[in-house]
Amino acid sequence: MIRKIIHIDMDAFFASVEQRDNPQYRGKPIAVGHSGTRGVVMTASYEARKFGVRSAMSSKYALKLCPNLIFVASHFDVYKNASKKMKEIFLRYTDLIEPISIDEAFLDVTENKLNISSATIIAKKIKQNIKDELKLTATAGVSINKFLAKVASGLNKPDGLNVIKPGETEKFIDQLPIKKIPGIGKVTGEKFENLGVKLGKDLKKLELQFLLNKFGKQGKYFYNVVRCFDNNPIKTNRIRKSIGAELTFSEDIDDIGAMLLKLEKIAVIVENRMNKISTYGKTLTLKVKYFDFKQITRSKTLKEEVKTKDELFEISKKLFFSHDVEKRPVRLLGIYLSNLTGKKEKPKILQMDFDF
Ligand code: TTP
Ligand code: MG
Repeated sequence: MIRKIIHIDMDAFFASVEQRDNPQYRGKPIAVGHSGTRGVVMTASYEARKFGVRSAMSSKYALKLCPNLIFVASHFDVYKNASKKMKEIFLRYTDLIEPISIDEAFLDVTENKLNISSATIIAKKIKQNIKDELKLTATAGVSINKFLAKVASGLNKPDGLNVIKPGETEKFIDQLPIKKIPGIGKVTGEKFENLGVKLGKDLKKLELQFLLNKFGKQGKYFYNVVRCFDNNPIKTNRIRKSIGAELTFSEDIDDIGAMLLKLEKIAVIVENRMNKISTYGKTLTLKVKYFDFKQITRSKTLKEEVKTKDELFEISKKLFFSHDVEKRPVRLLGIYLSNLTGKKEKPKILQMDFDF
């Protein structure tokens, strides 16, 4: 049976909410985030994107690109509320909803509550509902699986609707620049470029074993998606994959003792979070972001679950003192646990779960 999947993603979500609620920002280049020297752009309005301003860019650099950029403080409660209302709209059509982030979700509308046979019509209706009720725009991608629906929406932003019909999938994939494939960023993109792989059809020529050797587990995903072997169901209850905490410091820390104090503090937060949901993990990952934004992670997998702040601290300290971890001023430290076990987790599914 051919499935009908819709991917919905709000356009410049936080920035659009701010422009909606503050008419003086409409039509203007705005960035949500703070402008301080250590500030980071959470997202930028489409007016600001014309100048190259992007999510996760330092505010300082964003201002260089767009000197008239207006920085707007974030209002998470308002965004969360809008996200909740989106979900209420989706629920009118289907219960098969997989939230991906605060502004993004997959919907399976193969069978739906209104018995509408066209997924395209449902996508149009949802977009209209969002416009009427939330005064915001969303982009929708419609196709036969999650991968294609997501790629489809990404190609047609903002306020777009892009449909890849069952008979068109092969042609679409053949002509698809591989950089549009979720999971292919700068580094992987360059690797492919060096192999002469530019389009989906080039990628299709590579054998599974070759891709596995070059890209590990991800190779299988690349192999599958270009062949439309993505039958991953909509997961209505996303399984938590990691639990942790990180701290960004108001000033870079260059003293090792001070770094350790922060690590200890983070360990306490992580212990609390684990206890709250009775979930523990066997793989600990230490995340370090240096003052120049270079980021590294180091992981260790234990035989037993890590449960206490003392264990968290001891293991992350060991990772931190590994010879290959540079001891330079840091702006962020974080501790994460994955390989989770606990009441609410199903580790087997976790391993099979391929995110995109
Ligand atoms: P996205 O959907 O990735 O971005 P967007 O909605 O702003 O823009 P687009 O039109 O391209 O979809 O992320 C949703 C929100 O999540 C975004 O509005 C702000 C937040 N966010 C961050 O805070 N930091 C980030 O690095 C990214 C990517 C998003
Ligand atoms: Mg979005």
